[in-house]
Amino acid sequence: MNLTLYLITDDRYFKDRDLFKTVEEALQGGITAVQYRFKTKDTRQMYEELLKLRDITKRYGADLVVNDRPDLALAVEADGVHVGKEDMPPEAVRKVVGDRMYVGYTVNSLEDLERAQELPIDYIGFGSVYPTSTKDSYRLVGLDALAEAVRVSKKPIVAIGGIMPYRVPDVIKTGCRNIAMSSGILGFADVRKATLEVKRAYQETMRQLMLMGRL
Ligand code: TZP
Ligand code: MG
Repeated sequence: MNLTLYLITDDRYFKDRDLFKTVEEALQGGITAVQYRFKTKDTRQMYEELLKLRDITKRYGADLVVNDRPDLALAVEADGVHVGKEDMPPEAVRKVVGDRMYVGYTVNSLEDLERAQELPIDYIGFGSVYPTSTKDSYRLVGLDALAEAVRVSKKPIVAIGGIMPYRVPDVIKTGCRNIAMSSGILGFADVRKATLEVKRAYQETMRQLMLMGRL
């Protein structure tokens, strides 16, 4: 599981853009994982696209995670599956996938984070850290709550929601080491360049923290 730079796909960004070419550009820029998250495609299309993405991600040594659908995740031998509050509950997801892949779960408050500690999951998506237009009904948690989440959680935290390249240093300074992004990468015409910018900001911030003795 390597969710350091975690790309989340979204229908909005693929209306007139090739999915495979775009994901490959993000992989060239340095994403370590991609979550296949589409809300408007039929199952057959998703299965076929996922098979191709499985090949592409393997070539780059990156993880493939499937949003919402443990069945599809199993069928394409994904590395992980990600669910939220409205999906199959984590206990049921674990029953379906066993130990064949990791399970991620989204929480939107510190209260829910505490409850999530006992769930059979491997990482926690925590957000929305900033306002976002990618998800209609998001709940804002903010940077201070993110820092607290990282401090108290027994499971790795992935920051999500409104993270743009210029915001990466502030996110890293909370202690969070995993960043999930949709618009911060896919919102740019040059996806490879945007990803490289995120990676540079991440590494530069880590270098500064190290020099300051904060690591
Ligand atoms: N939940 C809150 S934001 C989001 C999800 C799944 C998607 C992240 O998108 P963005 O564009 O990076 O805010
Ligand atoms: Mg979901």
